[in-house]
Amino acid sequence: MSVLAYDLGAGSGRALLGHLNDRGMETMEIHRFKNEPVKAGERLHWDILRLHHELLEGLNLVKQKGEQPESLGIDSWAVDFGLLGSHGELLGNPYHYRDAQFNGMMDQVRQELTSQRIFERTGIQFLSFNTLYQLATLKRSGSPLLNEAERFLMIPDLLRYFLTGEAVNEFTNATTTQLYNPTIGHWDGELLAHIGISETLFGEAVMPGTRVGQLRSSICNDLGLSAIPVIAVAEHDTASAVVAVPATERSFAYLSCGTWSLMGTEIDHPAISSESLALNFTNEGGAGGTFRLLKNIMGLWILQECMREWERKGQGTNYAELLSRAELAPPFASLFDPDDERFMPAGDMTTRIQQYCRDTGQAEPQDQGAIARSILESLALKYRRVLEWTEQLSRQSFNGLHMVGGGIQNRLLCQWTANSIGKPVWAGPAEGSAIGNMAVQWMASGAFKDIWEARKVIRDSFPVTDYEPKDRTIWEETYGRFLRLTASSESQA
Ligand code: LFR
Repeated sequence: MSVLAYDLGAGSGRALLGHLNDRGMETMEIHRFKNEPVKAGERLHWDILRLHHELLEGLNLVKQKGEQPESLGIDSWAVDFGLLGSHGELLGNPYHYRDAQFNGMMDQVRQELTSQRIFERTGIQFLSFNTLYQLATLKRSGSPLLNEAERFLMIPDLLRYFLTGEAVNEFTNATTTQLYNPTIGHWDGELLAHIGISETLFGEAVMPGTRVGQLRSSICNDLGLSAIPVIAVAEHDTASAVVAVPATERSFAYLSCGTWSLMGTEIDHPAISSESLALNFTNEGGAGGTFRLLKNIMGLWILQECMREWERKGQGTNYAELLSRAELAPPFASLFDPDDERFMPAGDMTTRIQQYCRDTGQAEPQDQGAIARSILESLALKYRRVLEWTEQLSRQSFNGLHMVGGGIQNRLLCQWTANSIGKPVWAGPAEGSAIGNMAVQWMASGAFKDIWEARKVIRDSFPVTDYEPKDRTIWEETYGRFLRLTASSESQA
């Protein structure tokens, strides 16, 4: 019997079938599609109906393969949402978290409430696009959507609602809003009251592994499938990715590497302290009663944006070619803090990197290889910084770093990360989120007794590539330079 996992990233989505048998776990990709945001007027939206359409197409392909999955689950990026009106219809198109309308609201709300108060109640890092600030923006700009809204659903909740008709909020994603209080296990009434949003929009958040309805009969009839139970998995993609980390020990560090880089460790209770606030770490809800003490790092977004820019200018290049040019470019010529706010919006990324280098008295990278090299080296150096903070906060010392997600296909990044942190990197699996999504479905059916049994099977089923640290002296010296360079722009709370 198989399970079906939909994993939606900020750039693409996929549907994978998973099989579990005596030999372990196997995955088969059955559908891959683009997820392209749409700018309409000045607003940036997700193309939510297209995504729904692609989920249906995935089901169609499942049917054509003669499969009848025992369950399905959806995970996606966090913080974004849709609002339902009184007839259960979607009001407007969900906004993209990089939409410029949300700029500035985080600073306002922090001033009004203080960072301490918001952090004590949620344990969530300050990111300008958190749902808290998105909703405050809509409220304060008098958005008519809020007058009509009866229900708040996050992206996977919404897509699951389209498939089942059941409107249910899921826990891991709920925590990322910065409106959920993990201490009381409920949406935070005080924060909602402050921004003038009614608590009645929010339902009790169900835990990962909860069965939340089944595929609508109209869809089953159209596709000729029997009813499929739908599971609320760890619906935040990062939560799913962490389930799939093939760790052998309770104490481990991970880096989930996609558009974003998410680095941290798994803990049993939120670490809400002045120290985690000062370092701007987050405590996002995980599967199996865990929390993710982690920090967002801007990640491969910067490289992806450069590639899109070159494409637009007719200078497009493929990934493998770009990486070999990066490898040949001069080392450590131009370094920058990937988490500088200027790299957040889409657009002219190469100019912004060059401007940063100019501002800091460094050589400006000119050609594509030099630009790619400066991005990957800067990321590897930032990973060391954040790994040290993770060790400091969790009072642990890690003997290596697990890397999961599509970003591990970039071998240069994996090797440079090992060089930078001075510890081995264990890279795999690449489809971390989809595999974690499946694992939670099998935890729900009882095929896995818990997250640790799932991790053992994942470890035995998928290849992991080891990268040993090299060139330590030069990386160590450069880290000192990186710290001096980034001291002023460093993203702390
Ligand atoms: C990764 C991710 C991050 C979240 C960002 C925005 O895909 O889910 O965890 O901070 O996207 O939602």
